[in-house]
Amino acid sequence: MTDTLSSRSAKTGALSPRLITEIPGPESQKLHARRQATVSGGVSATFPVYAAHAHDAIIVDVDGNQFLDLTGGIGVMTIGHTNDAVVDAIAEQAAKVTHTLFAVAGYEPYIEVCELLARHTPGDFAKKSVLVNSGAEAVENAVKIARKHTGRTEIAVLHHGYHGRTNLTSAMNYNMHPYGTGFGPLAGSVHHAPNSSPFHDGLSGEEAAERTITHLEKRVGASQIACLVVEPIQGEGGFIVPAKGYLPALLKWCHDNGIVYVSDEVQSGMARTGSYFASDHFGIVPDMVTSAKGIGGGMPIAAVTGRAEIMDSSHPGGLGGTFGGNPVSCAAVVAVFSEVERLGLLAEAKRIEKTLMSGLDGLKNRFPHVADVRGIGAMIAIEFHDPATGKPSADIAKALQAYALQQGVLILTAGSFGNVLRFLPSLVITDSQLEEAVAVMAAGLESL
Ligand code: PLZ
Repeated sequence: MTDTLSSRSAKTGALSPRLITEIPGPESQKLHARRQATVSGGVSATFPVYAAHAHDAIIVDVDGNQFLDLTGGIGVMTIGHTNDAVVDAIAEQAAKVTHTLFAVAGYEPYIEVCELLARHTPGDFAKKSVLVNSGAEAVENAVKIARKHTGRTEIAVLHHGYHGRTNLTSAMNYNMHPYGTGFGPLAGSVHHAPNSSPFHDGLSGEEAAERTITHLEKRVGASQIACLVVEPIQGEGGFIVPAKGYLPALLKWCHDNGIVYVSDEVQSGMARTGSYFASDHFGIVPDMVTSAKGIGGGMPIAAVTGRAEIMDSSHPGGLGGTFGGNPVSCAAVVAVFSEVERLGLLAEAKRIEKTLMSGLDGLKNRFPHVADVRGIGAMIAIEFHDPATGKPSADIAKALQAYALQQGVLILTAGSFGNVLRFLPSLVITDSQLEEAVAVMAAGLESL
């Protein structure tokens, strides 16, 4: 099977960006025109290029242009595009059974995924999982389970957080625009508290935790709160790494007050930061972890994993959905876990951190517009400001992103003020590809 699939697969052998038309090329422009006619304008288009195929860290568009992909489809392609073992697992499972609905007739891959999540999420107590379709759905389910478990209604989240686009998760996001504007009424009982952002607030972890906790105690009351939902490293918010001691202090406060601590690892999880889940870097063991993106190697799947007694709070039938834990997606997850081991990708994430940090620190020393370089593993961000005023500069991030596109490098912005560029590459990206990307950033900053 590997042979036939490999011959059909997207391997180009390409390692570098290579543009052969103007960007967007004529075929991408044709697709864009068709899109305008039938795809909702509510779906944004970050890049005007359309993918034909992809392998590892390279995407080839419909005009034959090769792009170096630093986005991984927003942190999904941790394993790399069209990894052979993942492609084979998908094809093999597709030929066996694609759907029964797990609650109607079960199948082994669902159970295997729950076993893998129990093994690799933080904490060595009994754990159980429920599988769903998207990160937002995982967060929704974590909240449902925490409410059922505690008998409480209120939910706490942090400034600069992001949790999804459903009605409840839109209410949990820090940025009202574009996620909530005009879509209300959004779900209630969601309370936003200050986060820890050392570069901006200068607070120690203990000070920042005291600020968060005081806010929640005064504005909500600890005894009202079912769960605190926290990204260990805030993703959309601009790869904000909290100060040391912040997350452990929040976790302790939760446990002292009967609040379920939910670590939203949709973006930071699955080997991205050099450990399976980023909570590990902060020495915390959450009660529940949400995962999605990287676990499926490009297939839609997400999970809530937590302490068995919390996960069993719901009555039968309270959790689920038609497609949750689809067998083909589950087969992909099993293959992703085994490839992460086989390829030693936890170590690769650390290599990527080293290469990117040294390259980007070099830019920080050269260009006063670079305010901060931060992150862990293959989750590294560069933040821009106006050196005269210290104010966030979204213009520079946007201009650099546009410049990089014209050099064949795809990179995403982030941050509540849009002034951050984030590197979310596949863990199979090479050092020379990363160095090439940093060189493009340097040339871009020079030309600005
Ligand atoms: N929690 C921490 O990062 C998704 C959003 C992309 P879904 N982040 C990318 C976009 O513009 O929609 C995310 C996340 C964290 C939850 C989610 C939501 O995951 O799979 O997009 O629903």
